[in-house]
Amino acid sequence: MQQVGAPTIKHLVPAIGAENLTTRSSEETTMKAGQAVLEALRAEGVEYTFGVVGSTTNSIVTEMYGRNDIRFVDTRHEEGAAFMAYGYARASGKPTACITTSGPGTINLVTGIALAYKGRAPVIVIAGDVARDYIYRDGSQAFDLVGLFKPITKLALEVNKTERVPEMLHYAFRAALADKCGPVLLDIPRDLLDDQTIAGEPLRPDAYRAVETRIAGDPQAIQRAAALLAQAQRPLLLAGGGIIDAEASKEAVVLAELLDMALVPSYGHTDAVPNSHHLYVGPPGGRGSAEAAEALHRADVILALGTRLNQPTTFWDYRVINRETRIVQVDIDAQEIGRNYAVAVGIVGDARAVAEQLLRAVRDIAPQGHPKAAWRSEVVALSARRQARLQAELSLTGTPMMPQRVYPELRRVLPRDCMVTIDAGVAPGLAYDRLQFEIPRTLFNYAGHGGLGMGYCVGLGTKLGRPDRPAVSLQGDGGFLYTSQEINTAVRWRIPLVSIVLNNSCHGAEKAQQQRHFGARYIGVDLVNPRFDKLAEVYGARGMYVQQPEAIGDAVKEALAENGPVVIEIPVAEYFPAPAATPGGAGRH
Ligand SMILES: Cc1ncc(C[n+]2csc(CCOP(=O)(O)OP(=O)(O)O)c2C)c(N)n1
Ligand SMILES: [Mg+2]
Repeated sequence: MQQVGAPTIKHLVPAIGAENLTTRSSEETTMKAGQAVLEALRAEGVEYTFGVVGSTTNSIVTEMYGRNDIRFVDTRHEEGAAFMAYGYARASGKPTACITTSGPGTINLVTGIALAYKGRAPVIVIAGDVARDYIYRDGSQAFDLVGLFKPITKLALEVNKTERVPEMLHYAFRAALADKCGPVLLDIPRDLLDDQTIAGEPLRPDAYRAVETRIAGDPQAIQRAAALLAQAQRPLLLAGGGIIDAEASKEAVVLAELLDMALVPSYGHTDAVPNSHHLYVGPPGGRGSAEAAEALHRADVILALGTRLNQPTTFWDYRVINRETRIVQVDIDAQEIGRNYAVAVGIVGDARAVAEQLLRAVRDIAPQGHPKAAWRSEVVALSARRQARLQAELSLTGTPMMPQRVYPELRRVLPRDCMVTIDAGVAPGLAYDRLQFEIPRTLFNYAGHGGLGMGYCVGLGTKLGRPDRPAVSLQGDGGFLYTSQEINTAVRWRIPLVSIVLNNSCHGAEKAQQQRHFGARYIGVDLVNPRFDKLAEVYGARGMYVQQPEAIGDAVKEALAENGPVVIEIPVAEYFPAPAATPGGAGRH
């Protein structure tokens, strides 16, 4: 992986008395328009951009020539670029950008940008478009990209004047980073960039957007919530993605300890709280643990901290969360409060700010907290039941191995700070209940988007975003071939991602459906694959093939020590578990 030096932000000058309101006017500072785009990205700390070249973006990408503070990760398909940008942004917590050309180049981003939208990742798309002379008249490679991206971005705009490029980029970052983050598309017709210059110096982000945005909760709502939580008999803290975005894990855990609240992460956010904690039960949802569903069902008060109470967690069904359960919901977006369940108290605010307020308010009511011994032992028993269930999988036998058998081996060797990207598919999905997460920003998935094939590229992006942490991606055979051409990108950029392909020679998740509900009339689900380790070798990556469970640990350790990409194929049996049991059977399909 090419190392990027510390950000060297030039021209950090606020706008004082500027004629152009969004750049500092300066007689001396005139830049090529493409460079002005890059300086606006650099001001936000962007170190990597992702994409494939095209004639409409050459005025931007060629300005990266010779620079090492900002680089162009040239992928083999734009979809890979969008997925990598997503992984980068989620792993690092920082914004990033895709730079793609007109028409099909940018259209190829759609799937990945839709993931960034669902997964709340600040990815700025800079789409070089055809010149204004050719738009609105069916010109070559001319499409309504703004219209196409509107439903999957927070903001999609066409820039209409060269001088406004910096201002539009400020607008893009303001939108991408406000409240819940998300992608933004800026469509720039090439005639606004080619051979054009822009006067003025870039601004610091705090000149054009709020950079301190911890919004505290309403004090009265905090008091009511604290009173409700303090008198609860069986309280539970449902830890959402807002905890990760707001860096509120520590506060959430202290609050849970103070009140003996069971800890359950919302689906897809298992890394929001440390899984080794004695109050941690397990992840909920169809691919989660029955024990977590039971805890949710038993709770009399739920503190939904930084969560919408998403569909895969609760199925939006009173058979998961009781009708009688009192819910305190905290979300940064007022429109999410009470959207899926009636709430007892709704609090709009940043998860950390609100958790701190709740801690103070609860301590005022009960300085020693409110221990609930009976509930605590119920929670600990549920957690022990889950551990015993998972441990029993060690004794599974058979050739090829059962896919569950992979996970105790991974649990043993994956480092505590290892980032794991989980693709769609039934065998990778077993990871939700089976892997342990201790640190925020170590679990990445399809985030309610559901796109098969995101795993490999998102995994590559996570490693670029946090080069100091080990990175693993888990895919099925179906998912891996969606974007496996990006092994080429991983080799060229020397990205040491360990990618594990659980090969059951089928689209297992869909085969399961056809088996259960369509009389096993299999269509389109059985796959004939290449050897994935050999495929990796052809690309110049390291390939490994592991058939014995006992050999998995050593192989993964060796792969993690490699200074480049590794693909490990593990042949596994077809195994299609029913969704995890929920009280009353909610969520089964
Ligand atoms: C882009 C996309 N196309 C189709 C699907 C439907 N789908 C969900 S899982 C799956 C099969 C996954 O197969 P594989 O990756 O081999 O994992 P397995 O279930 O076999 O473990 C398919 C086709 C999807 N989720 N996303
Ligand atoms: Mg499969």
